[in-house]
Amino acid sequence: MDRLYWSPDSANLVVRMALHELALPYDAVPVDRAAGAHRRQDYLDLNPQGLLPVLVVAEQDAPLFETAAILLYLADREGGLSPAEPRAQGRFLKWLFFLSNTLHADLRILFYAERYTVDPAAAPALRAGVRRRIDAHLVLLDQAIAATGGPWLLGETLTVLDLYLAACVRWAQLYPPGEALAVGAIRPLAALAGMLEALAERPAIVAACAAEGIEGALFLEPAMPAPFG
Ligand SMILES: N[C@@H](CCC(=O)N[C@@H](CS)C(=O)NCC(=O)O)C(=O)O
Repeated sequence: MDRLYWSPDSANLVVRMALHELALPYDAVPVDRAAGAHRRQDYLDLNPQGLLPVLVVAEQDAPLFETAAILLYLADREGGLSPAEPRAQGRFLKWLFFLSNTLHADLRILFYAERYTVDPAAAPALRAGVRRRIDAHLVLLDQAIAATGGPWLLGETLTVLDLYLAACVRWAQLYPPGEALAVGAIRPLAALAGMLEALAERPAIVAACAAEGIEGALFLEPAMPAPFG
């Protein structure tokens, strides 16, 4: 069985949603971030970056880390949550890399601005600048969904892209508390908002979120997860 290391509402949520959508059984190992468990040697042996998620799979000789790599691995292995049509492969890959190396990477600057500057006083300006970038990324993604006719980023086929995007939009509205995107920022992006609402109705997604203490509104104007432990 695959083994997922997780902490509530961390990037492992994306992988967990994929596992549930693919109906794969898995072991879930909690990692207490507040207690610094992700910086201890036993976790660094799995992911030397000290980041979540990690997925340990029997078929590979090393633990998997990096959300997008894990998603691509699962989609390839299971033959699901990826485009059925070979001609859509290019669109799939370009958006997967965009989500990983642009949207998610910029979100990390919003969450951890102090780590991206040697001047703590510069963190608010850094956050303000990156928030503008994130707004622009979301407009681009909304346009991309609208262009396919939706409901998903690639049109009629749900893929890992939608799971990754939904989690990113969720986090952008919640973190860091008090400095996240304004409530109501997403609703005017009608195609994106429609995708988030459609995803939140899927039983597998509801179950994956519930396993991380996430209930109520999942992606659009979402609520904080229940406290860990
Ligand atoms: N590029 C990484 C980023 C993962 C990431 O940012 N994980 C966060 C949780 S959402 C984390 O582990 N943060 C702990 C820390 O930075 O100390 C990936 O996609 O897996």
